[in-house]
Amino acid sequence: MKGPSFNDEEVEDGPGLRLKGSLNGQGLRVAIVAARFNLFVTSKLVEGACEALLSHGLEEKDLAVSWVPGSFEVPLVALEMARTGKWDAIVCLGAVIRGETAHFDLVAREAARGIATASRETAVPLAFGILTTYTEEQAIERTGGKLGNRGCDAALAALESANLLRLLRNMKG
Ligand code: INI
Repeated sequence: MKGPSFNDEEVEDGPGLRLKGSLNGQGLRVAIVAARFNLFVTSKLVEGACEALLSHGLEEKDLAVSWVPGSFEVPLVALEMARTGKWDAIVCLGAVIRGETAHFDLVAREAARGIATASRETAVPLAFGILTTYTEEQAIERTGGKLGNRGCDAALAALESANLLRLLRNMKG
């Protein structure tokens, strides 16, 4: 995994009960929903996400990847996958790169809103790995360039959230 990751930051220990999800992928089932639009970017996000998941113990049989046309289509497919109850977390990947028109804003806003809503509605963690950049260069820097790979970051966020939710659900009753 090249470059820095937001997940490298460690929180200092302190008083009280500290609850944290591990990054262990063993025993988890994770799906990726990826947009084909700007495939030169999203294929790298998917690569980074798969690498991160498998290198953290997720088994290949527990990994599924669904491709959709663009980022706008990601939330609905992620919602439907979440509703099946077959996956502990879903990694949503896409690349919205600013063009000449307001289309960019609409697609980016709806993708973000749809993913957040689907996650809360189903209580399945849906990691937000949709890049929104002004240029192709900015997108490339975030897919294995000097700013790491945001697909990898989103995959690690999915593992951590799934494990924390598992911990919390085991505390019930
Ligand atoms: N989809 C993207 O994933 N990224 C973009 O940058 C983008 N732009 O800019 O148009 C985009 N548009 C397609 C959109 O996601 C839908 O697939 C399309 O509107 C059909 O519903």
